[in-house]
Amino acid sequence: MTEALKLYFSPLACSLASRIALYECGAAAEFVQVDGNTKLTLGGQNYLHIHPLGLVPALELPNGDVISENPAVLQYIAEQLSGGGATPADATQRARLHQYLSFIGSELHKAIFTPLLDRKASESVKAYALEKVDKRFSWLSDRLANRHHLLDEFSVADAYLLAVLNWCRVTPVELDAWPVLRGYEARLRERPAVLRAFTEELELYRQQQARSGVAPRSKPPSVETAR
Ligand SMILES: N[C@@H](CCC(=O)N[C@@H](CS)C(=O)NCC(=O)O)C(=O)O
Repeated sequence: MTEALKLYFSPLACSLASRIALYECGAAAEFVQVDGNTKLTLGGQNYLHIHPLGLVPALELPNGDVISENPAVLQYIAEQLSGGGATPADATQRARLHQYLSFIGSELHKAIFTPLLDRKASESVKAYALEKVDKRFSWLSDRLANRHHLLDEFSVADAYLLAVLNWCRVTPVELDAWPVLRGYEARLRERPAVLRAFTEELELYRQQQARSGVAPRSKPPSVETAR
């Protein structure tokens, strides 16, 4: 069954979390690259026929069903491919997993990084997003002080957080201002599955930028935030 799973992704986008999760589970899957601008796959397929919103990730199951939205895709991978082993058995820990997936998706990904990464967003929209960094990163930093993972063990929430924190490299968010988060990221990026996923997608990202003729993103000059 795992042979026929298809992950639709764009290099270094949030779908990277699902690649990490698949590698962590040791699952075989097909990876289909989507160009975020044209909404075509590398093979020329119209991605809007797979997911009408045009957002990655989408996970196509062997029976043709398509699951979208990071938390749903990630939890499916964790539950199905590891026989439930990657989903906490304890109800409180399961609730924590949902809590972190929701927090990362709504409070970090959408509230902060989507506007900062949007080439069309105005400076005032970006400034509004930047105002949210301090409280949210401080909260996260407090949660991660003295622990290696968001839950007791590595989970798909860590995979999602790693994909999102990576965007600090191309936005004005200064991860160095939160040594706990910087240390967490550095440690987890040494995991073989994480390292493999990042290395592969960085290369695919470079190839995509070269094809499109658009300059790769780089970190903008530092911006004075509340911190
Ligand atoms: N709520 C969605 C958001 C997914 C999302 O924002 N994906 C971005 C990449 S990180 C995307 O596909 N953007 C393309 C676009 O906005 O057209 C989820 O959790 O899966």
